[in-house]
Amino acid sequence: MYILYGGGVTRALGPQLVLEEGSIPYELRIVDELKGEHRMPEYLALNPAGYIPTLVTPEGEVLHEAAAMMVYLAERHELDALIPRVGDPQRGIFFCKLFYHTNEIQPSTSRFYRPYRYSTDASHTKAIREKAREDAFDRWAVLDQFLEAHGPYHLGRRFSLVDLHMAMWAAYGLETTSDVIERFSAVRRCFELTASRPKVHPLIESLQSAMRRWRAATKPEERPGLKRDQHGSDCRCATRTVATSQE
Ligand SMILES: N[C@@H](CCC(=O)N[C@@H](CS)C(=O)NCC(=O)O)C(=O)O
Repeated sequence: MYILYGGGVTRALGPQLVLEEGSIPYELRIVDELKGEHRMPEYLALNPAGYIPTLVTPEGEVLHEAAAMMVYLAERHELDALIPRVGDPQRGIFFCKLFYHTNEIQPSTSRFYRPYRYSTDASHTKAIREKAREDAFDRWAVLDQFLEAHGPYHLGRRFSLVDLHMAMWAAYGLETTSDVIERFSAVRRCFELTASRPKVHPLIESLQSAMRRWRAATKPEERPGLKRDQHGSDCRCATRTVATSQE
């Protein structure tokens, strides 16, 4: 069985959505980023970069990079509803758009959430964050134009895992959980179609609720991403299983 390390408001949701859509059995082990569990020796042994998620295959191979896990799972389990097969002309757009998410939308979003990592001078944090927000909206606008012209899904009328990947990023939002989907109508349409799928809906809903709770409970300047990493080696990694899917 697969073991997915993630949970909470992490991008482990991407591979989890593919596992769910494909009815692939898996166990979800929570790694609590707010407690610094992703920087503890047991977790670093699995993922030396200290990033969530990690996927362990039934053979014991350890995979990193959420988008790569999504493609791997869909191809390995021949989930033709999620990914165009080798030789299918739509595979080109599929990878262009997936890589656009990972290379354009992800980095500006990460800069927005963790601005302190982009300068040695703490006084730059506010400006880095503002510019990241501007860049992220600019990148979303380009995607929105594409979806307006070629949608409703990234592959036209055909749903695929690129839509799942986008739905996860859209659900995070930037200043608020809904600012991306409110601002971009074609992104919103793709998001709503994707999020209405029976296996996707509860997970996206739960990500959005968790993001809202997190925003309500903390002021922006108090959030971990706006401060330097504080977690020391005294904290132990306490992963626990929260969900095991049925075949
Ligand atoms: N390139 C990795 C990045 C993963 C990543 O940044 N994950 C976040 C949680 S969504 C994380 O672990 N952040 C902790 C940190 O940056 O210290 C991927 O896409 O899987």
